[in-house]
Amino acid sequence: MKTGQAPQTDLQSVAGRPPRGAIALRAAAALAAALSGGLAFAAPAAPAHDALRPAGVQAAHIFSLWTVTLTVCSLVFAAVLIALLFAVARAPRASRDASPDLGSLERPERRVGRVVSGASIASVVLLFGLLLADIMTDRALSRLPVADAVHLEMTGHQWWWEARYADDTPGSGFAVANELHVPVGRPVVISLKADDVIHTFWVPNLHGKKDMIPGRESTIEFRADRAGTYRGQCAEFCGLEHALMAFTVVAERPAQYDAWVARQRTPAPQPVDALQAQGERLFTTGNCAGCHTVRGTSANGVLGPDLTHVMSRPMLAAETFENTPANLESWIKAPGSMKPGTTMPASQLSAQDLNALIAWIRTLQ
Ligand code: HEC
Ligand SMILES: [Cu+2]
Repeated sequence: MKTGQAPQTDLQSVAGRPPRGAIALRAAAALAAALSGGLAFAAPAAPAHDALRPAGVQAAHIFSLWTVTLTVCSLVFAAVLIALLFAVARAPRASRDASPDLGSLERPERRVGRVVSGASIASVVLLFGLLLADIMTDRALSRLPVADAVHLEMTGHQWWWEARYADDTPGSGFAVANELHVPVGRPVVISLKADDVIHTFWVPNLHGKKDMIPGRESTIEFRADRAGTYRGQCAEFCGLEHALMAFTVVAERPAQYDAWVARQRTPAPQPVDALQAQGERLFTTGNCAGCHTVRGTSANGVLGPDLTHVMSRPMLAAETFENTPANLESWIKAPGSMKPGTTMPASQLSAQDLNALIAWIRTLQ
């Protein structure tokens, strides 16, 4: 883990070293933003799920392209409407008494012909311009320097996200669910996989979408340049709970990130009283352990999220509900009532056992 590097802290510094060819695109984007009169650009505070509020260099490239495209298309649309109004206003009016003048059908319309050819050529030129901007954006996106990147692996499941941080030293890797942490200013390379059906990784503040296809590995590279919490969402319909398949990316200062990593690496603490010990026993000898891993215990199931530090996550079940004791209890009793379709089964624990189980789970900070 290297932390010596000074983080890029805002988009100004991102813009400070544009990839070749992107300068013209940026200038056009700035002009476009000015022309579009602050449409949606001036909203206050930091919404966490917004492609128009880039928090990293990749999303900034995409935003520039979007702005250019919107501006060019709006100007063309306005030009077409003006031409149409003009034509309607100038069209000859029919008269009730005189028979229509059909002579114009025979006369060659040179002027109109020139206007149509000119407009066609202008359209082709503009479309080529947009194509060029598109290609330049694509190239800029693929040029993110990834030396010193944080590497992790993310797997889409129906309907939650599993993330594995690579081992810097053998045995130091760890898994989390539905919540990534990344250091500000350092690139992140994520290899994407899918376990069952196609899912799509999408954190609009940081980058565009990338499909997660079963049997095929792909990667996505981005860098968060502004600290914050950004929401990700599955962007490919993947079944019943597709809409409840979200996650968060917490971009934080390198020191905070390192502290988080160090915390996540530690195994679960030992139970400190009889109730917690009973809870752990219920978990490791019951069906929970068949699906969930808690490092430091014998539970090593892989069908559900790693729960070693489940209490460090503010939300549960892929951002479906807050991680409160009451919600945790309802979830363990009847997951299907909180997220219909989930593959986690309801449990038939007595009130006393459930109480012990929750007492222990709450130690998994
Ligand atoms: C058949 C496999 C299976 C069994 C058995 C199972 N779970 Fe789960 N569990 C899951 C899956 C899958 C999820 C993710 C659900 C989602 O987010 O859609 C989950 C989610 C959870 C979560 C929320 C984790 C998070 O970070 O969002 C908790 C807590 C949990 N299970 C506890 C338990 C306990 C306690 C038991 C035993 C009583 C248990 N589970 C039994 C599969 C299982
Ligand atoms: Cu999905």
